[in-house]
Amino acid sequence: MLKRNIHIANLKAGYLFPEIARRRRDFAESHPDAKIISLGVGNTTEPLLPHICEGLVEGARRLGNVKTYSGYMDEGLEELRVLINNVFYNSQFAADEIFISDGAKCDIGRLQTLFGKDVKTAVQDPSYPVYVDGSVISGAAGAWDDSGYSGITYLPCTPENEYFPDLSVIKTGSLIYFCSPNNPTGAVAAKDQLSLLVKRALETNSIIIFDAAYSEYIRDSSLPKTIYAIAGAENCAIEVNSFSKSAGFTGVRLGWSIVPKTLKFSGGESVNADWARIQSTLFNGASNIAQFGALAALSGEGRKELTALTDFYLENARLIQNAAQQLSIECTGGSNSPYIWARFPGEESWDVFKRILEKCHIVTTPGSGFGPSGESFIRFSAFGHRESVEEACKRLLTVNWR
Ligand code: PL4
Repeated sequence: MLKRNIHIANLKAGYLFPEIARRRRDFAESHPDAKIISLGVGNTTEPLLPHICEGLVEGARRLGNVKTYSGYMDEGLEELRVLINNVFYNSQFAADEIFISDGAKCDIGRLQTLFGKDVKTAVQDPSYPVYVDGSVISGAAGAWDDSGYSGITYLPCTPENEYFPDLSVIKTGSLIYFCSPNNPTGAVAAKDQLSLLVKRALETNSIIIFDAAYSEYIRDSSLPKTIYAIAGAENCAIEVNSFSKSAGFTGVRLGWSIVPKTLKFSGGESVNADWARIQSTLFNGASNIAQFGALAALSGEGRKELTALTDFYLENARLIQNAAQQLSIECTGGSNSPYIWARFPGEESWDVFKRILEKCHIVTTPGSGFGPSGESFIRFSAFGHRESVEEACKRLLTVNWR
């Protein structure tokens, strides 16, 4: 018999989202008449918009024609990389600094392979669980005790610091995970805050993994959509992004990473070259059909659709924010982000989750699942059909659950 991978044994709990699904299933089984609404997992619900959908259909048609058929396309369509560069990065990168992938989560997992088990890690607390759980699986997180994993520097993001952490605790030579607009708090870092982050990364010889999965939800034009809006980021940051939340590609699967050639390891080796090596070894390229969908999404018509879709979810967020305000619940997020982060002082997140599920039949996400500083918070996701969100708000306002 083989011994179990010791790092997997170090995982403190099951992955957050299947655990929520399990509790929802248990509740549904014991309450078969309950009409459960999910404001839990951040999963898109609206159909693909017509121009983008046609791009996917065109991608499938091309595979059905001998003249346009394509097989493995490891590096991604050159045309798509050029478009991503033009649309999101003001053409500042070369095509071989842009890597097309099957999504931001998958890239984060492979990036953990790039840095290995000996890297020091710093994460916003709370944060998307993949940063910490993935670090545990790769062996970089160390052992668990009540204050968290010993190999991880937690960067608390709380109402008291307006969700921007104290960066002075970041150790030299760290891998820093930073997400803006943030999941779960919905907070968006301002330009001067990201400048401080880049400055700290440069002075500590650290590398930032900047997760911009929700960048298309930013409506305030003063807020940066990419870390590369900050001078010097090309020397200390990798960015991951995705079409999941902007184009509704959660099930289609397409994302990208930017690894500038100016980014170096402490020995002067190229991070870009190692990333290319890992991607070509552990990944076989994104779906060709999905890439044609992405080409359509970045055309003039497609970009209007991206705005329409993200506007739709932002309106949902506004409705949830509004309901929370009427209930005098302290909240953040929801304006440039699809998440609303609600505070329940003195209560445990899972207790509040349970109460909202049992009394209102609404699934949320308990804040403690995102890290120690998430305790006493609940995340409401704005991904849902309009009538479901309206009904959920009505229940929150009329049912006696608090
Ligand atoms: C549930 C900050 C959602 N099963 O779709 P991808 O892989 O391009 O992007 C995933 C992703 C990347 N970065 C951030 C994210 O928040 C997400 C998606 N997060 C959520 O509810 O927090 C979906 C979670 C999914 C998962 O585990 O990712």
